[in-house]
Amino acid sequence: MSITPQPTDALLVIDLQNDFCPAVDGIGGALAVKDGNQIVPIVNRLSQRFEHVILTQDWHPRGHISFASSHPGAMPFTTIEVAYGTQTLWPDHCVQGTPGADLHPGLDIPHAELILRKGFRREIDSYSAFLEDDHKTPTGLASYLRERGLKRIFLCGLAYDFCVRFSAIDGTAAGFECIVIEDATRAVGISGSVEETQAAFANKNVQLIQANVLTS
Ligand code: VGL
Ligand code: ZN
Repeated sequence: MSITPQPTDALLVIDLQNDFCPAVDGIGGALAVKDGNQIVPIVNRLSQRFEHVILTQDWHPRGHISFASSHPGAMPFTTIEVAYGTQTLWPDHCVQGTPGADLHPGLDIPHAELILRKGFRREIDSYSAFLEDDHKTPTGLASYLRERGLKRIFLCGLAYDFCVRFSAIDGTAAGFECIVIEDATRAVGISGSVEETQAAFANKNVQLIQANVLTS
């Protein structure tokens, strides 16, 4: 099977930022996803197949609710209850204006049309590119896609089991056909998160494909 991207398709590159990749020369790595950097050439190649490419950028203020450091005594990779439910606590990452929050320097997608920032409200995390974690505050992406006539979304980037997962699920719920390019993602992998993601994708009919379906 091979898929030819159409003018009404978009490639959505989630959070391919220094802090989600292994540190290089002391830059990034705050919440490194194993081998996160290895998808960069795959994503670059994929992007050449798409007329429309949208990037997201995790973009937190200092003291963000998702940072363990904002909760005295709390450790990263544990959870707490907040107003909108259970919040996993992370090391400080993707702080606005820091090199860790920059897009990976190896990304080569000059024709990307939009960089959507998310997670910028101190009191709400936002894994999804569509809805913040209160599941009601929109990021504006669904309206943007509709207004641009973009209907089918191919997702790649970091991390498979968090931001890619929730973006695909919320995108589907918003009426877009969402397809995850599995080998153009990498997972954080904490306490069953990958298994939960597989189950959620199966349950919500989110399709998984490999990059060569689009590039060969
Ligand atoms: C992400 C954890 C915290 C992601 C963002 O991009 O998957 N994960 N913030
Ligand atoms: Zn984050």
